[in-house]
Amino acid sequence: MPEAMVATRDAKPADATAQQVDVAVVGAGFAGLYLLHRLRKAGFSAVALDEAGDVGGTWYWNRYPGARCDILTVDYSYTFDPELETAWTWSEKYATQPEILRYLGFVADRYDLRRDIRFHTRVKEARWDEASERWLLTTDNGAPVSCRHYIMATGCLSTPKPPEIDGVKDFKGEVYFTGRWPHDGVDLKGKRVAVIGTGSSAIQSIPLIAEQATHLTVFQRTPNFALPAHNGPVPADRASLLQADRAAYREQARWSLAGVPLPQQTVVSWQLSEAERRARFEDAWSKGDLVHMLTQLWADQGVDVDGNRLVCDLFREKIAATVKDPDIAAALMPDDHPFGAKRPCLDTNYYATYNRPNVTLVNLRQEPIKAITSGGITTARRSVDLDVIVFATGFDAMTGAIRAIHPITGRGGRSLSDVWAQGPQSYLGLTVEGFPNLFMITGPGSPSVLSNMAVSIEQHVDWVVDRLAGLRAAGFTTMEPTETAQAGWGRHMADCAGLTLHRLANTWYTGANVPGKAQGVMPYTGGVGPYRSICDEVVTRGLLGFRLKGPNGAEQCNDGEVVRLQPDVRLVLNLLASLNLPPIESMGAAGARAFVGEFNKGRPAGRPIGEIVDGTLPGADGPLSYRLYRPATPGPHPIVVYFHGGGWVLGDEQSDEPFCRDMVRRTGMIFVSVNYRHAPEHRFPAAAEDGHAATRWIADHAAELGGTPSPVLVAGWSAGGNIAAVTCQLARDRGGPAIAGQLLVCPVTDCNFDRPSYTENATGYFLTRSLMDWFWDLYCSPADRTDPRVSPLRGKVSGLPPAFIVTCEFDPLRDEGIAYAEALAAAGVPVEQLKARGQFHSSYTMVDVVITGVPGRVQMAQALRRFAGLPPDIARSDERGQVQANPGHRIEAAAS
Ligand code: N01
Repeated sequence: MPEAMVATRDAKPADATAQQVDVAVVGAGFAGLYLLHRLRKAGFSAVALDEAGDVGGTWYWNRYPGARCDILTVDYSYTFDPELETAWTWSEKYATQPEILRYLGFVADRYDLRRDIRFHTRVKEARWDEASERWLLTTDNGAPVSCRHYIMATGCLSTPKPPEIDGVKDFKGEVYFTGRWPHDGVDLKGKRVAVIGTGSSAIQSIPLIAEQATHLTVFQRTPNFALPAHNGPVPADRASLLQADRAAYREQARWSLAGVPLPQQTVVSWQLSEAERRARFEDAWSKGDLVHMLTQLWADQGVDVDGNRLVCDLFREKIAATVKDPDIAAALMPDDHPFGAKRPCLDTNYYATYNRPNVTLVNLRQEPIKAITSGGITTARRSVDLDVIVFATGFDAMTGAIRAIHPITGRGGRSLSDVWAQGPQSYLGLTVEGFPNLFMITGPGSPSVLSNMAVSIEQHVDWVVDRLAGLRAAGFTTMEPTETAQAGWGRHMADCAGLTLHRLANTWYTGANVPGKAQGVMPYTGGVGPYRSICDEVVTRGLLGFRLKGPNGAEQCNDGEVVRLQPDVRLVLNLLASLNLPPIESMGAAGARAFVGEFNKGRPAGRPIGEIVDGTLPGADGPLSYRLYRPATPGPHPIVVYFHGGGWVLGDEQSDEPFCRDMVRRTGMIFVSVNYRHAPEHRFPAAAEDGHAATRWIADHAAELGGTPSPVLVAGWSAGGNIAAVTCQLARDRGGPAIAGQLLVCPVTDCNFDRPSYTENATGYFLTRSLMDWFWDLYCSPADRTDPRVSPLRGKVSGLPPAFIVTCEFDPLRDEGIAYAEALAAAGVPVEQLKARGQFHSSYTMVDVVITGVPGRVQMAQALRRFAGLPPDIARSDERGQVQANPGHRIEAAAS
């Protein structure tokens, strides 16, 4: 059904003089052009409005010397039409601005797009008209526009930031902005030139300006990381991959993290030797590929401060090796942000340019600009006489082009500027609650600037046009996200951002470059592929989180949050689901043990600690093996007796090794992981009795093990949490040992399966109701299940050691853990709870996989230290120093 045939509540146009279209688009760059093409093909009437005199968007305006793409141009291309792909050949690995502009002109011609573009036309205002359910746009050139849907294809970096420096108007020389460079070029020969800024635009233009100018003075506030582009032909490996299977190459890009077909790194920095790390870095350096450098060195480079610091150090070495003057080299070395947290740059001869006699670097951190005068720039230490000032000072990024250029007024007269006063709110970075039928292409809240924009633009355009076609087919006229969906997206965005190091840098990603702008990480940091799958999931779940309305009160709304899991938990669960594994309970005990053993082989072993020692100790009925994990700090240390998870059936003293190592590093305590007896060979109460016997022996032999004299502490995960809890009760009732505190992570505390968490999380979160059923059956006969030695919730809970109890939202065991904490608290036992949002049963033991588990483990470690009478925090620097001081420990040498 054509859009025009869908009846509206008031079919009269809001403004009779207005140009009537189904869809209006702002911008005729990469996004606007593809939108026009897709909209037309879908049968919508559309117009694009652009202030520029031709197509091109950012590539129309950014004509400064050296302006180039900094993603391989074969990747930075449209992929929607295979014929277009073969009709155009890029001449270089990184195409210049003129070549990219020619490409966009070629695309506009090929699909005859210019006839629907109004150039030299700025939208002055956009207002939603509730009665007609249309947007009315006023423009500075020609008729207003009335449209059903309004789409911002305005780009993320299109509104230059004002210079913010006093005196610009007084300057008598020439002033240029890289983002608004004159179309007929600028002759800088024989001139004294200043460049203010050292971001991507400056770093691309400085070497070329230096070649022309008599003298170039660079005013640098923050040094940035730059990687040599090694421009030339398209790299042979990428070209041949593309030619071998173009469709597969493109598909891999669509599902990758950054929109470029590179695999996800799995090896973490501490699994590599220094020589291996250096070799990886040198390889990345020689490739001249930013995305490779940002993603392929080691898996923790973008999420862990230590993993990132290794990259920063290697970069600094390169700068020192290139720049001859050590003081200038030092000034050029970034030192206030992790690599990748601020947008790094791709350069050609950038650092070497500072070896030229006609180039001066002014470090604004030491001598801030005081003023721009009629003749030049004055800092706290000098006056620089100038003929030309180039502002390479960047953009009001991501929101500037949407919010600042024109007022957008949505439902009920709400202004987008007001709604976004504290930072951009959106659902999927595509839509905003209160603004029906308004869409943003690569808006804040989507991967946008953290991705290959070409891939993200195509994904957004396809998603939006498909939705518009779907609305039309179903007879709906408006589409708007719900408050719940938008708030949920905000939480998910924050969860993703918390995983990265972006929070540690003041950048345009966070709004920090514009004085007074609300701050927060604006792009979606969860990756292109995961984001795409979320957008797809919204559709398959009945347009989850959108309210659709149509004539005669027709309405559809499947409300909810699309992602409630932590982002890394979602990835893990999706991966597990894709493996299509048989249920563990169908494997038999031996099969399940073999499976878990294989599964554990693929995980990172855990970071180095001081020492790992294996031994045996007497259990309740014979020897039990144990593994002792010792910190690198000088002892003696308090001892934590640890019980692994595995439903009383699976696992051994090594099976929670990454968790034990991590906790040893965080607590500075010894962990002794005990291999208690397992079912079905040894049924209830074997595990419980072993737990108590082992704890007693360890307490009695604390000094021999390198521990401080008792009391000991106990900890355990899952069934191990059950054993730890039971051990505390038995120790209280049987005269010892003294236990200073208990850490129970997702513990089993009761045999009752009736609590809501068993129903809500019965399937889909790895530990299932049916697996728990199986564990209980193997371990304990129904008649024994209410015994406090397996259901400690049914025992006496007063007089127990202080407890820290962790429960996870998506865990069948959640509610019994909470019930145990509440029972202890009611009985006067000091209890702290961590109710972990978005986590599942295995979140905290999947160290280095579920990174969002880190803050929880920090809290657990602090609790254990408090229980042991220590200050809550262990200094990380001490930890590192001590690891280096003890290089010769046994197992780590093999592991690293
Ligand atoms: O802008 P920027 P850009 N006084 O914001 C400094 C993309 N891009 O135009 O860091 C003194 O990065 C500011 O200092 P600080 C790319 O995504 C792509 O260079 O705020 N200095 C910084 O050094 C890029 O990231 C390509 O302390 C002031 C610089 O100006 C984004 O566009 C090419 C200042 C601004 O750097 C923006 O890059 C170019 C002041 N008052 C750009 N205000 C490609 O290759 C700001 N600065 C595809």
